[in-house]
Amino acid sequence: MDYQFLKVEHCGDGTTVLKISAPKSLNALNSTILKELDACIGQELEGTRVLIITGDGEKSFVAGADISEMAHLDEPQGFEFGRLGAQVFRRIETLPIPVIAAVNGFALGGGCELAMACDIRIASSKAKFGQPEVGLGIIPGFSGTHRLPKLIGQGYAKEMIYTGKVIRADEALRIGLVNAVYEPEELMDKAMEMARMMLKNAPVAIKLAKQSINEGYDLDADGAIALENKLFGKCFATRDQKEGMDAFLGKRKAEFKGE
Ligand code: CO8
Repeated sequence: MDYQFLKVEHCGDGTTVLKISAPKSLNALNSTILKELDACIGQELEGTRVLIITGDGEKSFVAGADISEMAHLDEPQGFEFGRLGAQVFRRIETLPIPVIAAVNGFALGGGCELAMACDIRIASSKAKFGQPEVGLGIIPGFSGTHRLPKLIGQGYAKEMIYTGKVIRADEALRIGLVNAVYEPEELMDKAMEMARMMLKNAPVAIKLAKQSINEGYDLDADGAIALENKLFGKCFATRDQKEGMDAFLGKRKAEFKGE
């Protein structure tokens, strides 16, 4: 499928790289991009086992939601725009495959929120993160008030959101917003390297582990442990479990089929 604002590359090994590409606005998210993202996730990921999301160009991951589009919205339209972004990001968060954000530059507002909807964030040393919405008279609207405190704790999340300050990649690493920081020219290789490590493992097991972490996080201890127990049991109904354990005992490399 052809997109106006997305570049999609299937790498042939089960990895797909999705680039947000709106160079005139530093990849800011307008409603067309959000709809294209939704369509892409729905239609393009057959056979994809790891998704990497990044920004096109050298300067920006995503510089937020598109301010020129938001400037003219009234309350119901603001509500709808926020809902569209939140729904698309939730679909990304709940995809049954790992999603890595390779944050190559500005990740501001909706850009930071997109990165947070991914499972894992790695960043270029030139990346910058922030939730500057209150300076525009709005609040984070693509679930940033929900995900940022979960990721980095309420105190620092509130500081970032109330001050709108922009932090560098090394600070994002220190507070746990990103897992690792690399030189800009290394970033995509490192993302692919991480994807390859995941591709060696059993796809259904990764899917169930993701479900257990995501859904278990919002439950109490008993609920989370019961959920993990149920999903752990499910692994034993998969061929991949038989293959993984047979391969270990037979001292050979496992060949997982995702079944
Ligand atoms: N929206 C629209 N256009 C943008 C955006 C954006 N978020 N960011 C950059 N652009 C445009 C600029 O207007 C400029 O366009 P032009 O060349 O036509 O003047 C072009 O991109 C290049 O930008 P700059 O000239 O400003 O580049 P600089 O290197 O000087 O600065 C910055 C880069 C620091 C990233 C700067 O552009 C900036 O501050 N951008 C805005 C960042 C921001 O505030 N983002 C948060 C937006 S709000 C948001 O994301 C809310 C999400 C939830 C929405 C809920 C909806 C209800």
